[in-house]
Amino acid sequence: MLIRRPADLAPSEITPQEIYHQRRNFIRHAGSLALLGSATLTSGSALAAALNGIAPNKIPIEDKPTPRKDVISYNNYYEFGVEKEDPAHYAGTLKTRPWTVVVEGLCNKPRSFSIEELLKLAPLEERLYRMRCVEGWSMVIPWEGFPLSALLRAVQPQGSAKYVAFSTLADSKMMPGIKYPILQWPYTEGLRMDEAMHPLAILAVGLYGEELLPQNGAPIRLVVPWKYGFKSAKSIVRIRLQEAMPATAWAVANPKEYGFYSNVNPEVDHPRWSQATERRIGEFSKRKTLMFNGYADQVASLYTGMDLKKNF
Ligand SMILES: Nc1nc2c(c(=O)[nH]1)N[C@H]1C(S)=C(S)[C@@H](COP(=O)(O)O)O[C@H]1N2
Ligand SMILES: [Mo]
Repeated sequence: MLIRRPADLAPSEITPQEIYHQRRNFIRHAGSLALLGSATLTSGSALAAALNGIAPNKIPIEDKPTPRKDVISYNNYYEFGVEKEDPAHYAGTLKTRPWTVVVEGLCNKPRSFSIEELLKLAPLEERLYRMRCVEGWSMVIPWEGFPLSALLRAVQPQGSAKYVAFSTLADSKMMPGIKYPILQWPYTEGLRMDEAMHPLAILAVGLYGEELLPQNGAPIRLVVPWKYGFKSAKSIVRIRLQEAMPATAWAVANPKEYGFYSNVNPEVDHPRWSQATERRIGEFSKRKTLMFNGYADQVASLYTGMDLKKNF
């Protein structure tokens, strides 16, 4: 494995800053080794093209990272229960090896990828991203991952592919929560093609320099930092390129409250509460929620001319 396995970790482990930096280097090193070790890689220039001139790590984030212990113990993962502490308690049953992700639909080279192949697709990078939940709390998380665009390019999307649909694991043996019909299982999410190709949209495989723990969506999950947290589907098993806008789990459950776009927008209230402020986990006073979660400079142009109150 490229990154340290969760089995090596005590759940209570708190990462001191120095070790954290060492681990980051380790991960970077692992990423470049992966790059050297495979013949089916995105070349340097293809990656530069995927990043579209933006270097995501250069986007200054002054915010302090949320302590690791909170990131791994305060979670939403309804397949393991609806309380914040349920995923950390019950997701240990998730078997994350072997793992394959099928990529299919409107593309020239549909195929399945093992998790090992996915790790070799592009160098792993660390991205410090804000994450805001629709419920009004937020975190700042140092993710390890690679651009979703690197995977999509590998299967060669066809011109008719307008959307990307994501489905996640639904296994009643491993996931006690799916006996409750709170959401339609498997959990599904979706992005418009241009959103999916945006360099800020990543597939994350680790956080704080460690391989993802099950509660955070091991072994591979989406992270779309300008959208509410529920867009970031965990434990992905299927990705489909399609012409129609995909049905998404929360919009199916409650179309009046959850739309397809789900951009973080302080001006569009949830029908039952305001979205103007948020509580950063670990802080006492609330802070103002920023348009597109603070990534407006990078993503606002994706929505030029769209009514974001209608397309919420
Ligand atoms: N499969 C799946 N993915 C999911 C969820 C879920 O219940 N099931 N919850 C979402 C929600 S509402 C949020 S806020 C984020 C939380 O991610 P985190 O627990 O890693 O912070 O995961 C998202 N991805
Ligand atoms: Mo959420």
